[in-house]
Amino acid sequence: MVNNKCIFIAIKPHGMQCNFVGEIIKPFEQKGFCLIAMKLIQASEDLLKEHYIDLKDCPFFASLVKSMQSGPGVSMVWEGLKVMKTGRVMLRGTKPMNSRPGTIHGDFCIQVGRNITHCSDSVESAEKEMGL
Ligand code: DAT
Ligand code: MG
Repeated sequence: MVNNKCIFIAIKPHGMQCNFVGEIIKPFEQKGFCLIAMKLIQASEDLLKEHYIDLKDCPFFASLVKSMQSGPGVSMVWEGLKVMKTGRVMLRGTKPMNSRPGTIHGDFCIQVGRNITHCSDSVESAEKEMGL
């Protein structure tokens, strides 16, 4: 299943709390990508520390792990031609204050600590994140 036609996307707890699940999924369906897996999860501290292990030395690591435990999130795998590249463009960026209007982060959030989605940034990270 894991190849460059699949991407892992998560709707973060904050995105769920703001009732943006439908808004986030809709453009991916509209575009023609295929939702091949979806799960509501309340992530544990251990799972989040593993998910974000590359950021463990960042000053915001503890607050990131804590905010990701503030409620359930939605984990998804989407499939389709160039979904890795196009999916990231559609969500658009770590820092929502710089994201273009028309993208998910451009339209639905402002602060980096309260962005509403995560997506894998490489085939390797997609493989790891789908496993987690
Ligand atoms: P992305 O989520 O776009 O892959 P990342 O992997 O660099 O970005 O960072 C993961 C998350 O960490 C990001 O969604 C929000 C948080 N984060 C990143 N940079 C931050 C910063 N400068 N201050 C606070 N939180 C930050
Ligand atoms: Mg990342």
